[in-house]
Amino acid sequence: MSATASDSIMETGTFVNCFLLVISLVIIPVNGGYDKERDALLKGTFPQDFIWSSATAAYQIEGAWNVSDKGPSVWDTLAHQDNNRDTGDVACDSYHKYPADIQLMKQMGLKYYRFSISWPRIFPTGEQQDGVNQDGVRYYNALINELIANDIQPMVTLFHWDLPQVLQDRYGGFLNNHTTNTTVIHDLFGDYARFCYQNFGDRVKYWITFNEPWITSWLGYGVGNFAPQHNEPAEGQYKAAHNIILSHAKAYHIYDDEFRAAQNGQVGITLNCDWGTPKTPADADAAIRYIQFSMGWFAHPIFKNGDYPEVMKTTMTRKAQEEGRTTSRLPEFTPEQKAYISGTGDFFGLNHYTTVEVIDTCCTPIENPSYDTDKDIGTGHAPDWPRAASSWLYVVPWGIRNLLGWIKEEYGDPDIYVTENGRSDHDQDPAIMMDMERICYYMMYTNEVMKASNMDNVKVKAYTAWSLLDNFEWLSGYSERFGLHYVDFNDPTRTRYPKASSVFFKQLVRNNGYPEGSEFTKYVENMWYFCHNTTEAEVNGYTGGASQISSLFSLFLAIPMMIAYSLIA
Ligand code: PNW
Repeated sequence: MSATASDSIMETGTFVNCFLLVISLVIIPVNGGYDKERDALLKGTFPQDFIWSSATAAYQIEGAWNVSDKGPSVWDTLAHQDNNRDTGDVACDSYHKYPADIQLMKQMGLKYYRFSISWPRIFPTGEQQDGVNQDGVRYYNALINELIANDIQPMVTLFHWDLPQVLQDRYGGFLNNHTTNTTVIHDLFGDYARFCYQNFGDRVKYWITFNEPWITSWLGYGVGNFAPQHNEPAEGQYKAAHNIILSHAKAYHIYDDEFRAAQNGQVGITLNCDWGTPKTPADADAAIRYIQFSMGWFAHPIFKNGDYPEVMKTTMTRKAQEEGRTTSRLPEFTPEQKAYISGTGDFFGLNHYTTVEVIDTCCTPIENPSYDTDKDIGTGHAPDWPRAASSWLYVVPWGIRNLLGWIKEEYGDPDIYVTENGRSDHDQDPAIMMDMERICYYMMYTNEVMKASNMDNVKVKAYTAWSLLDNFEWLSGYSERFGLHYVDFNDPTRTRYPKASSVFFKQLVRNNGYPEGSEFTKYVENMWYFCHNTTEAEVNGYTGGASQISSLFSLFLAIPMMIAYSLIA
């Protein structure tokens, strides 16, 4: 789309938005949830070299689950358990359609792309000695080359949950011998990382070792609803996390020792965390405990001192006493391991979507202990927090600013890359193409990120939208859509269609924020009240209110959006 064309969209948008403002004032009742001062629009721009990106993950988009010699991953196994499940067998077919994906990014003006490499697509069994799938290596080379040819920098995740099934079968995956020094899984992850640095590191300058180890540990090896579905909620997650942290450190040191001098890139890890806000002042300690038990579990060793947070250690020691155990269920690192782990992050990757209210439930001894009860907290949500399609996703923009500030204070002011943030819609007919609520989400959340950057001096260097495309949303399959682009999963060609949010995001990137006086900022100003109140309206009868209001708005937005579509298509 040319500059003039999109400017004219924005002009049409401004005109249209005078109506929007008037309508929103008339129709939508003001609700106490909107805090005029806290939620005010900040005008200004991000630092000049700010990274705007969008993200995907291998199992969620690639498909081609068994082409060439690719080995099965634990997610292939889970998805094939019965015939009623959605699978990633084809997904967005990005294994074949990656040039189309790259054109979408290019049209949005994105200069970075976060994707993940599938370990079993490179090493079918997970072990290099068993053989390399050369077609897999060719695929990632082609993807990376096509990105660079389009002036887009790759940001690569090595592990986004698709563990080679053979490693789970042979070694118990991340449960492998977690307390000895001969843990095979660390070395195998190290070999895989080394192979990726060797083959792709001349062009890839940003590496993320693990995506959301909290999910792999707790959902994969604790509760066991995610792959590999190991159910051991008292200890499984602590063993898995211990191994993941050490595997991460190994991959970091391999880069440091063997590649950094020649390749000059960065290696970090991506952690997920909800902001935890105390329900009452008495719940303040519980809210800290919530964050320490989720993000701190990984961040404290890696970014602070090589060891678990103090509050985790003391809580787990007390639990051991109450349970009559001689040792804590939380494993210990040796002094050598602590030194090895500490400082192994060149940047702090953060995935953030939502906020929870935390209440203190300390300290009733429990018969069947689990990670859930170990924290001695309860979580809930304020009644005026609007919701997305995913059951866990409440829209609380100010949460991300608080969390970014907390990371700055707690971990010595690291460079922070927001590696995921976004909002889901239901898969419904007709498709939600005028995705106003996603536009509002991105508008409100990125503005809070800008407050963290420009007002609180948090060194936030990147913002990544989840996701470039609608894709396989894990246990929810194709029923929840996070994409800036719509994918028709019934269409064998998996054609991609831009949603309204992709046009909004393009303007956001082009403006690098919300500069005073720009047409874009005027549009945002007019939308601001609507966005905060749409979300308010949603609360009062979730499906009714908001969708009616947004369909009314889409009537007005339809014209500029249709112009945008015809220009993109
Ligand atoms: C992240 N939860 O996962 C992942 O990194 C993505 O692969 C995923 O598609 C995205 O967020 C949206 O869900 C999460 O249940 C999965 O709280 C589940 C939860 C949170 C994050």
